[in-house]
Amino acid sequence: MNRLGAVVPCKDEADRIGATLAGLRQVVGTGPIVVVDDGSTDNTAALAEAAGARVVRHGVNRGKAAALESGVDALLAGEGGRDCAAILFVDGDLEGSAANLSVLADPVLAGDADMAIATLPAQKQAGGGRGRVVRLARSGIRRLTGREMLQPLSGMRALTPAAFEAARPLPPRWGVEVRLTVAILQAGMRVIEVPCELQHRVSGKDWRGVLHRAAQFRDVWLTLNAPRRRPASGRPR
Ligand SMILES: Nc1nc2c(ncn2[C@@H]2O[C@H](COP(=O)(O)OP(=O)(O)OP(=O)(O)O)[C@@H](O)[C@H]2O)c(=O)[nH]1
Ligand SMILES: [Mg+2]
Repeated sequence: MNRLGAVVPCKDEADRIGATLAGLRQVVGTGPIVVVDDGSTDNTAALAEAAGARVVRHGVNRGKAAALESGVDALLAGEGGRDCAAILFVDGDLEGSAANLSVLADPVLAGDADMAIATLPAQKQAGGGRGRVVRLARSGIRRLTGREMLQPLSGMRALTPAAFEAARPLPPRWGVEVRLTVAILQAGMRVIEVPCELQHRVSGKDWRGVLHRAAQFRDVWLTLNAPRRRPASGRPR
């Protein structure tokens, strides 16, 4: 039985997705891997398929949160999905370091945590930001839950399907990591941080990096400050 599955949200990761999936396969074994290609303009989808992943495509870019929702829905509905006790969320840009993700999945598979979040070592590549989004996320999570997170925006997480359900509906785009942490803690579930030997592409000082951090700041702020959308029944889904 495959108790572990993975969802990899991607936008234009053709240069890295092959290496990321090769590393991830060592962790997931024969379990399902779903790559969500979120409106890429390169051949990310074809490369992911060639590497043996199941691929879900968004025709237009809908953002990371929507990609994770599509990915989890496809994973759980597809072959082997019902056996998954834990789902790994893996950014597409980790390359070979994705092979080091087992330490993240293990505590969730063992039933010791409902969500495990990877903390990353110093990155080989220097980042362009000054940590403003990280500080915003950290202080907001502290205010809403009392928890102090070391790396509140880390995208690499292992969680149970029930924990993911507790965080739905997700806020748009880059608010997803903060929502997962806050909602899962508020549901009384167990969240831990686990050091993991991962390296990713870090946004730099160029205009792309500046725009990325501005969008992250906006989405994290809105997630922390906008009232949570509730379904018609009045209960958070
Ligand atoms: N679904 C989706 N994924 C995206 C989008 N933009 C980036 N990603 C993916 O999200 C993951 C993280 O994106 P990055 O651009 O590396 O951002 P980051 O690592 O969180 O940010 P920094 O630490 O500031 O560099 C990667 O797998 C990207 O391919 C998007 O618009 N939609
Ligand atoms: Mg990155």
